[in-house]
Amino acid sequence: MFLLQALTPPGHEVVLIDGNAQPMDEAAIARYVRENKIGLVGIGAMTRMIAKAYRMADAVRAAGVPVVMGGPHVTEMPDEALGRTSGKRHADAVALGEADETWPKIVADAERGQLKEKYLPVDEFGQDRKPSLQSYPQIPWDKIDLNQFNIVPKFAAPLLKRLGGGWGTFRIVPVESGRGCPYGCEFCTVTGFFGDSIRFRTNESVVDELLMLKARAKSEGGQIAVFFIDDNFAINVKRTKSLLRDIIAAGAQVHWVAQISANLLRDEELVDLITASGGKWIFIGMESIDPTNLADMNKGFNKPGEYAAVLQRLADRNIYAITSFIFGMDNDTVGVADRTLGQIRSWPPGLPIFGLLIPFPATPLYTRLEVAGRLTRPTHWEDFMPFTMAHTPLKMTIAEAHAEVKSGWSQSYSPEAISHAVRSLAHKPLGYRINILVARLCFRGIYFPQMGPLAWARVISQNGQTICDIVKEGLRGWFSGLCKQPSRSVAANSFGD
Ligand code: B12
Ligand code: SF4
Repeated sequence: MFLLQALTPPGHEVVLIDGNAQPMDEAAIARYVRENKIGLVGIGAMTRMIAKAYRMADAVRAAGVPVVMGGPHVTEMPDEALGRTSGKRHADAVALGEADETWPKIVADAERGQLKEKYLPVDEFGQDRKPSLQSYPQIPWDKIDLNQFNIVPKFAAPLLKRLGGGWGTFRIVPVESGRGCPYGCEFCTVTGFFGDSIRFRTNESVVDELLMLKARAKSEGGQIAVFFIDDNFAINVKRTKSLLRDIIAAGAQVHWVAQISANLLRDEELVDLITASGGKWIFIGMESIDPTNLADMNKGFNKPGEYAAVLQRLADRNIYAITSFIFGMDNDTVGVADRTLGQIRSWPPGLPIFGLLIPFPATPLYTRLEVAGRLTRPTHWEDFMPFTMAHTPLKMTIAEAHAEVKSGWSQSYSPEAISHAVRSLAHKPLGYRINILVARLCFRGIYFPQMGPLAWARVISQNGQTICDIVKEGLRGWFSGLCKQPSRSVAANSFGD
């Protein structure tokens, strides 16, 4: 939404509300648009939050304000938003696909009161046109409210602030450097949505954005890290290396996280550049340790045999991985969680996450399961339930698949597992252990809801021993530093460097 805001023609004021960071109900959004005299509301949503997005759209339209919807779900199901399937109409207009070039037209049409129903990213001959990212607008990170990206819970902020190093806030800001992934994994919407044409911003514009964020972190205090949201950040290794070299040359390093497939991390030079440019965590879609499953999903380029070496290559440079697995694939049987965890335990510590195979509309997976009559909830998004399958796996029941995911999370995020992960980094500086401890405690919340101070207090008490050990070690180091140094200095960076 920051991008669309930057692409809005001059003369309009754009207000951004992220429903994840600033939740509102139907009454509140209707009141908001009325009180602020909003002329047009744009709503984007993924499949999993589309039911809520439709409810909000209905409330806005009932308040008399036109709604245009965009993003992956309505691109895949435009007639649903326009009320041409069985349900009611939720949007006056839909923007299909990438809206970089259509958004300014939508705003102009809305201003004239002449919204069309569908906006497609096409050229003058009606041919599909993917926006080039070469003339990417400047996202005004010097002005945007960064609080929405702060992951430090409010109740913990005062204490963390006192520790120094700017840890009272930790904001993870999304930055796009390129779009597209040609790999076409069966369950993924990316290849269908962005197409297999890979496009990049110029190195200069990405570097400028990082410099702006770095300057903001310096002037305001507080920690800022960047999440490169590209589907596959190293899809063109040569280009990624050139970007990382330019980041290093410009002194634009910030701590960053990105999604990269395991096969692209074979390149030692790439991993060296990731390290030198500030890369700290890499999200890897491992999906399965079973080559048959991977072949079924058109993801045979993932080689389970090389996972350990890839993770070790990263860990040797103090980079750790968010390893993502999907259970409920056609060759999965009961015990898949234990088998996967057996492998995970033999790897350097990281952040394993477990999901279920979910057929998103317009994916090859959805079509295959639909044709085979295996969808149990064909419009699962109408009644979204987290960690709940919408089709029957072949070699186990739905309930068994749910139990496997639960087992994966319970075993990986138990106090014992967290303590083990922290202790396995005993040979590294304390910062790395704090990093893995905090990250594990936060990631635990993806499956086990831990909103609010009470839930956090429970998590902290369950992991009390590990936290105590870390605090004691920190205090020991701090006191011995005080004794050795005549003047007092505060460690500014607890990531270990
Ligand atoms: C970043 C990201 C996340 C981040 C979000 C963090 C953040 N602060 O932004 C995190 C890690 C939290 C995340 C989580 C999930 N994600 Co995600 N994520 C992405 C990712 C990689 C980038 C999104 C992005 O910003 N893209 C760049 C912008 C420019 O593209 P865009 O958002 O599509 O917007 C363009 C158009 O769609 C359109 N548009 C969008 N909105 C609107 C609105 C209007 C009004 C208009 C006119 C146009 C318009 O215009 C934009 C410019 O062209 C995408 C993949 C991708 N490359 O898009 C997946 C993706 C969106 N995620 C996906 C999924 C499935 C998830 C999860 C459900 C995964 C899971 N199993 O848990 C979770 C759910 C999170 C939740 N809150 O419920 C799927 C969604 C598929 C679908 N049909 O819904 C995607 C497409 C990836 C995929 N493999 O298929 N995700
Ligand atoms: S590698 Fe990742 S982004 Fe590319 S198609 Fe496969 S799952 Fe989607």
